Amino acid sequence: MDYADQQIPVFTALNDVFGGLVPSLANIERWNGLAEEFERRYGRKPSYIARAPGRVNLIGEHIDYSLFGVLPAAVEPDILIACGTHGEESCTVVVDNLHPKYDRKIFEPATTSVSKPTISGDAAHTEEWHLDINKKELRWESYVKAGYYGVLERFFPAATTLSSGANQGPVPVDLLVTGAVPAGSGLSSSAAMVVASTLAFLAVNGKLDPSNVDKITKGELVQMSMENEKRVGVNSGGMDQAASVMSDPASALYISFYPELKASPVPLPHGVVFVCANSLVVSDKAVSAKRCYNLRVVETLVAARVLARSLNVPLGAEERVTLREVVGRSVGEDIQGGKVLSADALAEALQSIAKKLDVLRSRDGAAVAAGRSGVTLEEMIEMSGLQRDVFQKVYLSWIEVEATEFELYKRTKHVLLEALRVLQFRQICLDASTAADSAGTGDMGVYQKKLGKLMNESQESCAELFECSCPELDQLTKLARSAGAFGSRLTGAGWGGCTVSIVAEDEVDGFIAKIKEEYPPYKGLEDGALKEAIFATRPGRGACVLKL
Ligand code: NG1
Repeated sequence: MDYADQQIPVFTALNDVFGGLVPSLANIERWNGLAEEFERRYGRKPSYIARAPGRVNLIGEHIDYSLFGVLPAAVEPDILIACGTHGEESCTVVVDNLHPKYDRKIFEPATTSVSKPTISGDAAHTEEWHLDINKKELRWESYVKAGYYGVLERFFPAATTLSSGANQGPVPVDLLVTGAVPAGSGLSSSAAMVVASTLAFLAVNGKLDPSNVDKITKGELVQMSMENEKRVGVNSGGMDQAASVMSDPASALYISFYPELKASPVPLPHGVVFVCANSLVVSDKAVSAKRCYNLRVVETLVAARVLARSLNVPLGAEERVTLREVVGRSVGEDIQGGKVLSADALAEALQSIAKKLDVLRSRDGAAVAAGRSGVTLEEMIEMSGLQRDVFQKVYLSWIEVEATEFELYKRTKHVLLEALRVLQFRQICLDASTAADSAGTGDMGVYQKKLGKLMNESQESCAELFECSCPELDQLTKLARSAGAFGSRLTGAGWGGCTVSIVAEDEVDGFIAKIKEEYPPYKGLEDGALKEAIFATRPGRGACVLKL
């Protein structure tokens, strides 16, 4: 069974959360401490604790929203949310955080009447849930509200809930959050928050009970969390939510999004460890979205249309096609007819199309002479072959971006070659596993080096073509290589946050010590902060709920 079809695990004992093993003292204290603090603050024991881990992306950056496969793994740091209901009639949510910098928030979902045009031209009025999410500022409770939205919409459609009376509606909820995934670090604290919050609202409303027939699968939870996270203002691709929900210990995950969400384990070669190191530059993705993340989303989507036209790929008039679809269709992939490209065929197509990207460069003489490849909005509209109003509707009406030039060529070159690197990375891991089965784990060096090389190429491409690195990330990855890593790259959205390095298991302590000494922002950090900033990690397990 694919991970996407599995049920969300609901455990009744803490040992089961840790795979049947006795958890460490620190973990026991953390989980029990959260439940006790909940009782102290709310005067009642919590009914559930929802857990969702952060993730590290080993390779495949900024390609999930073009629907190419990626290769992340869950990390041990996670978000825990204790939750319970209280006796009030209204469906108020009270949310507290163990961290004193986040203050208590209280909110209540409201319904609003929305009018939408129908085919006949008349307006139809529907009731929709409304939870005031502020997209302009990064507010911690926005992620909690975002998690609630999907649960409300899926299980309590506003119109039916209102007409069926309060006892059919969502219950009032108290929540207490504690997070160990550093915010803005590229380890996806935001997805962990949204997944944990979605799970908490599902659990407390009885939607994960064994008796509930309409239980959601891991795949559905991923889809729901993706939609939820978009409400905070970032048009995320799905990798983080999938890794947080579907990871299994001991292996990384190959997540493909096309033609549907699927995840399968990828064994990692013996003798290596991945080390996450935080650059300590906070990347405030929601706030910078219009110049960074969301702009990349638009650039890659428009590039897909321009490329499709040059490759004579048939397109719907207002279709917002992705690069993955264009690559497939250009070599006769037919999803409806059940003809999906194999990994080898996809790799071949990627290699061939990566040589045909000149159509995405600016044709403006002055820009070319100045060595610029970016295009203006006017040029981009012309290249798309769409009327201005249609272009606006398809590419700009649903997302906010700010740019004078759009780098269609550079972004696409990154995406196609990064997608190829993911396929190669996966194949090397599978080859290493086959070799280990037949000849033992004695000589894994050649595989480890090959993986490191791909990670270094990925970093270079992120820095030069996708322009999502920053000086500190460049410095940290360089230091990592000279401290003995086989390879090192930024992980996650970039523009700050963490790096991930592949390091020989027996050299990991020396490696970490060297980076601690040599990366200037680490000087003067206290032990606790340093341990949070740089740590070795192995793939961990995905999200779950503990019923108390
Ligand atoms: P992080 O680093 O968690 O912000 C973001 C997106 C991913 C993916 C990566 C880049 C969200 C929640 N996540 O990750 O989907 O596109 O950037 O590979 O927006």
